[in-house]
Amino acid sequence: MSSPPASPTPVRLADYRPSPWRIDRVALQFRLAPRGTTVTARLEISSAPGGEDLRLDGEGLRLLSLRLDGRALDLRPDDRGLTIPAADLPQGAFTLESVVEIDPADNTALEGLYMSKGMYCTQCEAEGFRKITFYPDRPDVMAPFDVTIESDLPVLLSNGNPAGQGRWTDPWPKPAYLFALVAGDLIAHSARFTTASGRGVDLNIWVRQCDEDHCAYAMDSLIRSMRWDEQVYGREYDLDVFNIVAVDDFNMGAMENKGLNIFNSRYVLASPETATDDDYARIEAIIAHEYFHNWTGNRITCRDWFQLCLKEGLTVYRDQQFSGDMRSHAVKRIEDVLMLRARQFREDAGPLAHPVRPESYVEINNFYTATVYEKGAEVIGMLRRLVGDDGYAKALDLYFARHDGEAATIEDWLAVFEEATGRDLAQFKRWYSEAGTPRVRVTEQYEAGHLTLHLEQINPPTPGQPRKSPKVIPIAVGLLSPEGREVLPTTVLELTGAQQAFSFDGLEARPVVSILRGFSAPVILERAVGAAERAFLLEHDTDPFNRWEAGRALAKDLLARMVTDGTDPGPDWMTAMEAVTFDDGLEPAFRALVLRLPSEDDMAQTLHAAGHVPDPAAIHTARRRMQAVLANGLAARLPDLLAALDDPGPYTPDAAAAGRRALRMAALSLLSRVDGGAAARATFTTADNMTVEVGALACLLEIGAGDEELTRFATRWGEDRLVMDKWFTLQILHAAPETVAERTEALTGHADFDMRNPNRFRAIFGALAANHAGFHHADGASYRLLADWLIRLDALNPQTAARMSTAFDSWSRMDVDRQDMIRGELTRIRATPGLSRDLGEMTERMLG
Ligand code: 0A1
Ligand code: ZN
Repeated sequence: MSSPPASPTPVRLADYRPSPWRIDRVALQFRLAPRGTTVTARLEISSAPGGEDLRLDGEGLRLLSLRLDGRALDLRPDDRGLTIPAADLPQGAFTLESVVEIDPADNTALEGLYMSKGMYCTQCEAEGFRKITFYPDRPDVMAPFDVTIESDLPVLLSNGNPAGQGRWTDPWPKPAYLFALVAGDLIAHSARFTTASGRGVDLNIWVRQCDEDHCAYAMDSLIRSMRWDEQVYGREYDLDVFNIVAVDDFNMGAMENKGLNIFNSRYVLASPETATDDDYARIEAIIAHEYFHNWTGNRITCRDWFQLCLKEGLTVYRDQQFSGDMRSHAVKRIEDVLMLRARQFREDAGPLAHPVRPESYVEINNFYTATVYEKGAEVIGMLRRLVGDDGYAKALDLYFARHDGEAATIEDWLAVFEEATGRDLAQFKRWYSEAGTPRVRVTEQYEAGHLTLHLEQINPPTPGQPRKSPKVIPIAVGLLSPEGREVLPTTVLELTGAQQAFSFDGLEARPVVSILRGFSAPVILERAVGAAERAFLLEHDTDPFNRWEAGRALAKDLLARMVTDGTDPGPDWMTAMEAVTFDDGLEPAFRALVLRLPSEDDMAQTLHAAGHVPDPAAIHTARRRMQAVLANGLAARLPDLLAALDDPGPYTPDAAAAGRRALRMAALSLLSRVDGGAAARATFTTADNMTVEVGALACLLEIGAGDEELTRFATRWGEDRLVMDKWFTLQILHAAPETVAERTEALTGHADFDMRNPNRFRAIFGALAANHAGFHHADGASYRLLADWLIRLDALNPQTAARMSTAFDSWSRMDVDRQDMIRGELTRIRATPGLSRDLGEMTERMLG
């Protein structure tokens, strides 16, 4: 019997050593061909005095020649790179020239140089550059690059400024992960931007001919992002051109390569007919995110991959701020918290929990996670709450001034805050090193005008971290009088001990406490609050986030009771929901969010945290029942609301119009449960934009109807791959639990299913995992199906296979039978011969 392959050795933060080599300049020449692209790399290298071997990373490269200062070297690479013995190296500076051959057409992993619909493109973060040429592929080695591209294709792009057809020069030293190249038959949607200091910049969004008229919103978002970064952070753009390219086959959302951002086309292309309001909002956010990386990521990069949150947490924080400024801060905060809880809290509660700054990895691509990104952003939000807006602004100015052109660390980042504000952040730093979501238990005492809040923090164990120490937790509180008047405006309490009490004096009556306003820290609040108090806060809280949160918590309490003892929600909840739904003084987007009931996955997470073993089928039934109760309660007034929200004018993607559509779709969904889908069918037929078209279709699918509309949709949109992704997703996401596996399997046989396209794979299998009751159906069919396809995909695209495997990370909260089934599937995946390092690490971690 053959033994399984040995697990690859992890890379550890503790082992970091600066590079002994400096690269002073890089000249790359590409001769493009689908099979047999040659890459000539001339590296000007300064040696370290230590007399060490020179190690270059390189994977899957055919080495054609290697010359050192013109002299041929006869060396054989191993499967991870090339070592040039110290004895072969001269003292001081030298030039190393390598010529390698690669096959972009065979690159299905979409890392390094690959092809997508006849176009060449690259993805180098985190370690893709080593699939292009031999190089010290680590972020702390930074160099200016000159690039020459030879190809018959008309558009040849790389980083930096143009220097003639197919020639580019990037004056800003950069790590290899920011390198990019694109060649294709593309067309530009162009504009011109003048920076605050008066420099002109050419902006281009490069797409295939057929997509030319779908770029306007992305361009508008880019221009607003550039202006915003000047106005809010004082950051100007620093090249003569800024290029964006849309590509159909892409593992992630987008990539911030210097001066040449490469985007998954779904985050660039939009028209009212093809993109929903959510698509528009995501395009705006991701365009901003990648642009903001120019300063937070590119000008200041990461010393090593353990510091990933240095660029990602900060850049997410910045894009969230931007979206809040462009839209509604309250709505944006609620959406961000919904996402944080759905993805990051879930990650933190399971076998994949890891600190915002991890300490070891096998495959770094597995650490582009909600924890690094979203919790990384929350940590910055807390820091800002603790040091105040002025402190934050000063610290950032210092950060940019001090570290421009460097590869920095979390220590550097915290040091600028300490220096700019005089605050000691030693305890705060635990947020970066300890995984897990803290719980904050709150009890209160009131006596004769005097209120005491007792706060206790509990930091649960996570894999590899059995014991934790108390963190600094900013808890924003406000107090309301029994009439709903604010008697204490928002005040930030700093919880630093395991237990601490905070007192408030001079109160006229027992106040209602509004705690964790604006979700001031990424924690789980544990506090016994009655339904009446929650309803009061839903009606009166002056903090919009907590107002929503009160409604949410109330719905969760009620839903939990429906699941556990079958009690229907009482009339108080209906009264409160009715009041919010029809309150024209409230933003429609906010009302839509209140109407959105907690998801099944959220309920499973919540029930598990409260000590129950969640039953997916029971949660599904209870949630549907709750929707029915709500629909019946509001039914009489829904047609008027719908009529009032019916926008006759042409579609505009702004937040106000999108909010009205969100409320309209929420109302339509409820009405569908009482009118058999009549209104949704009519809405679908007359829809003139994708938000309403897809929204109405979802309403029908939710009530088990919509087959005919699905066919009409496919006939109409069959040629549009981004819209067809929605078609695949919708019918799986909204299918009845017992039909999901079968339906998903049938769709994998559809002529338009192409597993090589990550968007299409995600459209299908992401939807399967997101249909909670269907994915966790007791027959285990969905588990088997997903495992089968992950094994298949892993052979082609390990990175996407590994990411999608996280669908299994909630196994430990399930009942014993489901746990056995999921562990069985994970064990089967792990035993697959030739399994990738990516999926291997994920299954290993999930199995524990
Ligand atoms: N840095 C990009 C995300 C990204 C990360 C890895 C990739 O390939 C492994 C691709 C993109 C961002 O934050 O937008
Ligand atoms: Zn990013």
